[in-house]
Amino acid sequence: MSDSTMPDKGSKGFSRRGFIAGTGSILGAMAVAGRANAAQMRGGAAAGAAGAAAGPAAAPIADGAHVPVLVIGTGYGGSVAALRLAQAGVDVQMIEMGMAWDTPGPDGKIFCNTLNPDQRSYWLRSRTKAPLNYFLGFPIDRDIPKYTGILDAEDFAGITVYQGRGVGGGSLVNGGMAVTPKRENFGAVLPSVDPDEMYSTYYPRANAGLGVGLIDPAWFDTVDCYQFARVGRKHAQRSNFPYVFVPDVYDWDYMKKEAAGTATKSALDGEILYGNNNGKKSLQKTYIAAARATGKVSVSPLHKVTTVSPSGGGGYTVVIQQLDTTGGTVATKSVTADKVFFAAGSVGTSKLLVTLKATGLLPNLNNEIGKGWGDNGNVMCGRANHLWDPTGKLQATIPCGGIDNWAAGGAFAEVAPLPTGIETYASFYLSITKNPNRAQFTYNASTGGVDLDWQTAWKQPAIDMAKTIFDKINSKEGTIYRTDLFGTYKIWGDHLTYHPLGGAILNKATDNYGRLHGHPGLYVIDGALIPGNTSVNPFVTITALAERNIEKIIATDL
Ligand code: FAE
Repeated sequence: MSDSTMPDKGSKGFSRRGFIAGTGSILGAMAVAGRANAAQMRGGAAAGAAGAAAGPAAAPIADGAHVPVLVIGTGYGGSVAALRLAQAGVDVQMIEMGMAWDTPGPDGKIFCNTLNPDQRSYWLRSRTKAPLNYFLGFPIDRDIPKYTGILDAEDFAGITVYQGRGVGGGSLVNGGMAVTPKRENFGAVLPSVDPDEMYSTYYPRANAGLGVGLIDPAWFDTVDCYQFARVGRKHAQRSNFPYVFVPDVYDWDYMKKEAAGTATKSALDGEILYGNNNGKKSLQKTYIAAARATGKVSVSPLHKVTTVSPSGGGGYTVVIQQLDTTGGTVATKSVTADKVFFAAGSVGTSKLLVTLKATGLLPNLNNEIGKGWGDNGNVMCGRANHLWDPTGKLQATIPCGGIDNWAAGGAFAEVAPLPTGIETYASFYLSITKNPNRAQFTYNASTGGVDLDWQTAWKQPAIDMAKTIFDKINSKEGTIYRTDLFGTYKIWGDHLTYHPLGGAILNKATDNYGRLHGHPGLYVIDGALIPGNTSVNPFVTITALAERNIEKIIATDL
């Protein structure tokens, strides 16, 4: 979607009411963005390099190489594993199918803007697939060159799963909302894990390592770019829902400078979803920078793991395709590793494990592989406000608060921005709900791919839970749902998730620390371990669980 697209479509004879009900943006749905200052990674962590991106590119892994530890994927789980193993003196090779994202494009920027997506936006698509894909009821996707872009919109039969691709995984594309679940909800999040150790040690360690911080409430109360969130708070509170500030990994001091006009704008320039050129502390600037600084971690971007199997001499043989930026294979490499960590994300890890079991390469994996996948109950919607409730034409792309109705209604709704650059009178929300439905990945021998048996209708419980918040607010405010953001006369964004979880559940497919059953030396250390729901945004829990598990693995297995 471009700046010019929206006003053009809005001018085609729509009524004022229609305009208000229709003005939306692909942007609001996206959690968000930035550049980072250094995260001082205390509590057992190293110092992250301030503002530094991923560092100079090293040579990628060579065909025939042997490494002590190979980590598949460079998201949260993989980055924690790499840093802690390196600090314990182990050499680590990280394999990442996406790009390094350390080199500016022709426009001088590493990442493209959400308002003007180019080839950098999507993973191997010839047309964008924006999560909010309609404006005033019109489709807004556009053609782009096929390229190894940053956001993967991966289609399964009943759901599109959005994921980050590149060094840093989901941290490159997400909104940075860094939420620790309420302790009373933790038993349902990770039933086999001791909450005491998580809340005393591993959540604090994860928050420190990620550089999590909270918006200054006094600044929030006055600044133009959070008017949308103040309207969201007002409406929540008038309907007697608690509105809670939510921490984020955005550098809040940097955002103040953006607002003051003394720093290059990112959050205040609509950067969201396709990377953030400034204030966001992605993993490239925290865990991965610290891991590289040990001198013991190498990263091979544009390398995709295709198989892992026991090797004759002990350890595992890992086959890797080296990709070019059109997705073509330029080399196939075979390497060996003593130990392999699956950190390819819930979908990536599940797809690999299901395939390796079904094709007999890892025959001893148990029957829990592929099971227990959930969408974290994600569902989106918008509300059309009255003319006296403008949400502001300048909106920070970083969400900073939510409406908590988890205990009573099973929903936690992030008050999300719609940073279109024009006044929309719209409130937009991404709800996380207690949707109980779970799906399973299975290998499809006829296609050679992996299917997921999620059905779109399984979102209905999520919609019902979100309605416990928004029906009440609409009734109180005398407002209506928007019907134009996800199609024509369609209220709910129920076709997608940003938060895939599960597929190799802790203490089922693995032991209680992520060791895969049946094949010693293989581990899962990412969102695949988590049984489908975290009650809030997931990456802090993924990071904290990885911190817990790697500490045990280093103490006992290495
Ligand atoms: P992930 O970060 O996905 O990393 C996996 C990595 O493995 C990726 O870089 C892949 O490219 C790579 N990979 C996959 N397969 C292979 C292979 N075969 N060979 C080599 N590499 C491979 O996994 N969460 C929050 O808590 N707060 C938010 O505000 C938030 N906003 C979000 C907004 C968007 C638009 C999206 C898409 C997600 C958002 N999330 C948010 C979710 C969060 O980013 C996600 O839960 C974590 O990134 C998952 O971490 P993992 O370590 O499991």
